[in-house]
Amino acid sequence: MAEQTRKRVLSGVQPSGNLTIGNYLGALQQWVAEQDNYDCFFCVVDLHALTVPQDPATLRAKTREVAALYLAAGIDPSRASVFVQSHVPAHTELAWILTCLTPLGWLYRMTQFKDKAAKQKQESVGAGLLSYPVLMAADILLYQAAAVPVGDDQRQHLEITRDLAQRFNHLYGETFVLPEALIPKEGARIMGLDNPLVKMSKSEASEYHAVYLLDPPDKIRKKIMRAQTDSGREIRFSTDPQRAGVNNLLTIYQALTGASREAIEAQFDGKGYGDLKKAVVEVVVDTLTPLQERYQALIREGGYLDEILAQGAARASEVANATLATVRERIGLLPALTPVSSKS
Ligand code: ATP
Ligand code: LTN
Repeated sequence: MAEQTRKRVLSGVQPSGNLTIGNYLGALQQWVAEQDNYDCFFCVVDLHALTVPQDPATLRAKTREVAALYLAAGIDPSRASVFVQSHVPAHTELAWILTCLTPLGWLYRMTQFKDKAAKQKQESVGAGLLSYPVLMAADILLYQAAAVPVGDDQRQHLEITRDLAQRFNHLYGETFVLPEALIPKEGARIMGLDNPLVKMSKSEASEYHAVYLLDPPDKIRKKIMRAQTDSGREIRFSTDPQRAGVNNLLTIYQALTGASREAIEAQFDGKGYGDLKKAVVEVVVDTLTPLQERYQALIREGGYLDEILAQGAARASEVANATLATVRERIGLLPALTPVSSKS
């Protein structure tokens, strides 16, 4: 089969809120671009979302919504497997096995853990938040993924995944492919519109923080026109934290248009921040309108989406279970036999 000769990709997004243009530019846009180059697996990582409190009905609805957004963004289920993480139990089993190989020190060092734990009362921080990267490593290693397209914030998690793969390979013999992070050149770290010093995040509650993929055009306009800028005038890419707001708008514009920095700076030479914002509104609306139309059609025809997820989980299980069988054997778990009495 042609698929076996292609390297694999795996990536996922948590159904922990409304997907933002940060998720689109850091993850989805790259996934769509890579689906012809790799044998791709894209999952909705619902078990990761459980690491912070979730409402059950909302979690269920968001899981389907995120899957529909993958397809609406351009993931083609005839080329890529789209599935829900919890539908493939091998993920949790490998996660446990890897947990037993993970030094606590590696987990306490993770900046995402430190950031998310700091937002909660110390006694209510779940152990799942600490072991989050181990489950992510299991997601990736089960598929022998060579590349993992993610935003910049996931670099550290990819490093721990490689460290775990290396540790396992060293202890039990070559088993896992060491994955590389695939981080986009532009748009790998989109910042909050209301505060350009923090990463745009779907679980941030404030109204003007993020453009969501399903926001109607007037809302998109309002959010971008209110985006924080500075008191200067020059429209240039910059690493100066004082100018982070304008830099963020330029980055969004660049990642969506594919134009070069020079061309963009020339385009806005002598113009004001209002002109830049209007141009950003236009390209965001032009990108999201067709995506939203495809999304609405998928949600209306719910059965199609569920069938794609069922097929995706079946294909994912084949690959994941094969890896898990090797792992079980290597670490010395006794094979489970079918009782003779139940054989027909
Ligand atoms: P949460 O706020 O619930 O932790 P999140 O918005 O950070 O979520 P994730 O589900 O953790 O989103 O991430 C999904 C993918 O989107 C990852 O590849 C991540 O790197 C990418 N991503 C998330 N936020 C951004 C951003 N602001 N800029 C670029 N990429 C991003
Ligand atoms: N931790 C990731 C989500 C995630 C993921 C994965 C990404 C879970 N499992 C496997 C790539 C590959 C995040 O973006 N916060």
